[in-house]
Amino acid sequence: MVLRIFFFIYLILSSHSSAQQIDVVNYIKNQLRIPSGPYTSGYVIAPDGYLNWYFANLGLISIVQYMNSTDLDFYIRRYLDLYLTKLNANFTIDDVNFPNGHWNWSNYNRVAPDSDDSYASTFLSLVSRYLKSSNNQTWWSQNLSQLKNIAYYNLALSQKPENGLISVFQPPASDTQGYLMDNCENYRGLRDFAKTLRFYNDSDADYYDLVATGVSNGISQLFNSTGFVISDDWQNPDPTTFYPGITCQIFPQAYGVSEVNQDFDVAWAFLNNYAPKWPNCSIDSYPWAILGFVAALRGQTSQALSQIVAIENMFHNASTNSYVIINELGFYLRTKNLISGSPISGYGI
Ligand SMILES: *[C@@H]1O[C@H](CO)[C@@H](O)[C@H](O)[C@H]1NC(C)=O
Ligand SMILES: *[C@@H]1O[C@H](CO)[C@@H](O)[C@H](O)[C@H]1NC(C)=O
Ligand SMILES: *[C@@H]1O[C@H](CO)[C@@H](O)[C@H](O)[C@H]1NC(C)=O
Ligand SMILES: *[C@@H]1O[C@H](CO)[C@@H](O)[C@H](O)[C@H]1NC(C)=O
Ligand SMILES: *[C@@H]1O[C@H](CO)[C@@H](O)[C@H](O)[C@H]1NC(C)=O
Ligand SMILES: *[C@@H]1O[C@H](CO)[C@@H](O)[C@H](O)[C@H]1NC(C)=O
Ligand SMILES: *[C@@H]1O[C@H](CO)[C@@H](O)[C@H](O)[C@H]1NC(C)=O
Ligand SMILES: *[C@@H]1O[C@H](CO)[C@@H](O)[C@H](O)[C@H]1NC(C)=O
Ligand SMILES: CC(=O)N[C@H]1CO[C@H](CO)[C@@H](O)[C@@H]1O
Repeated sequence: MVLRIFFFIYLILSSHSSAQQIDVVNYIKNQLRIPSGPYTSGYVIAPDGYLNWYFANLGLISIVQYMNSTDLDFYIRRYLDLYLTKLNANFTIDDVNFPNGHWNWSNYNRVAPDSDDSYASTFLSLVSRYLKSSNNQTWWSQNLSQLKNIAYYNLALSQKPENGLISVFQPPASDTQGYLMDNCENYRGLRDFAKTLRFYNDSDADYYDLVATGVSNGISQLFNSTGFVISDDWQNPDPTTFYPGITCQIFPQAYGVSEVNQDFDVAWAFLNNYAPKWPNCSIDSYPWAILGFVAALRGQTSQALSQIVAIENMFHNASTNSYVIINELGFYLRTKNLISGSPISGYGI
């Protein structure tokens, strides 16, 4: 029975017009990588788009598993090194605009990031996947102190004593809300980092696991019988906004916050109650591929497959292509991995 189901899924996946499928690995390597200038080895979110490190981290996380050691060193390790060299003195990092795009990668402006916490946490998850694939102990030992600085100054030190959530920006920034979406990413980044520290016998592993456990306590306080609230500034779940009120619901499951897994079903129902057409990708400009990823995690294969087709249509349509950005492609690929029974799990390392 199981075999027949997988064969059926295989038929659907392989029959939905193979010309339509997106070759995410080659697209990121060849169309999104910055080939020259001071940001060589970085990745723009779309051709001639800007460099957003958070989105780039999420895209790259999905392709690590497809790379041999030569490609890992060229496409991932060099990116990680670039990130470390572009850190600010306080271990935050700025995004980068390229006013001339590919015509001149040397002309750039640094712009403020959307957060400090999620940039750091998705970077730590990417680092963990890189090390799991490469076991590059030289790289680890020579960059360990910087990795700990990123984790300590953006995550541990920004953790609120009153609820365990991490504030979006380092203090003393004006917005210090603890957002649900960010904190799910933070939880994952901290757990991944702790696991990597433990693998290399570093005694700080327990410390970062403790920070992660505090984050999961805070996330559990954001749940209110009908769903999750957007941040610790909110009292009730918000069904009136697709982003962030409705989309935030599934982040705890997407990032494997297992301490709140008793709330996953209610959160999933909230999404499907208030935005049942999400697989069509017609609600927002962006496809929100992370929703399909959670559908696949939950075995909701037909919804996940509908969204895959919708994303491919968007990608191959010139008027919507620029919204299928690097992080969306990452979750698109991870959804396909899950549906096709790839042995690499959806989260964790
Ligand atoms: C690594 O993978 C790339 C892309 O698939 C390929 O071009 C290259 O030949 C491979 N290198 C080795 C050493 O296998
Ligand atoms: C590219 O931009 C840089 C920085 O603005 C400038 O110095 C350089 O002359 C430009 N190069 C070309 C070929 O336009
Ligand atoms: C490990 O990282 C170093 C740079 O830190 C690099 O020179 C080396 O090629 C990497 N080793 C492997 C096996 O990729
Ligand atoms: C961290 O440093 C950057 C660059 O100097 C600055 O723009 C940012 O405001 C600083 N963050 C905080 C929270 O002080
Ligand atoms: C960690 O310590 C154990 C026990 O001493 C040892 O067997 C293992 O090789 C160490 N791992 C690394 C990555 O050094
Ligand atoms: C939960 O939602 C109810 C009903 O919308 C509201 O009255 C209550 O204040 C909320 N409780 C918390 C802890 O957010
Ligand atoms: C949404 O997508 C499904 C599956 O692709 C399709 O059956 C349905 O007609 C679409 N609905 C709208 C409103 O586009
Ligand atoms: C491309 O996308 C636009 C905007 O959503 C839509 O109006 C148009 O019908 C699409 N074209 C095709 C061929 O699907
Ligand atoms: C920023 C930083 O310290 N990067 C170091 C990471 O490790 C490599 C060697 O593996 C060094 O060359 C970098 O300087």
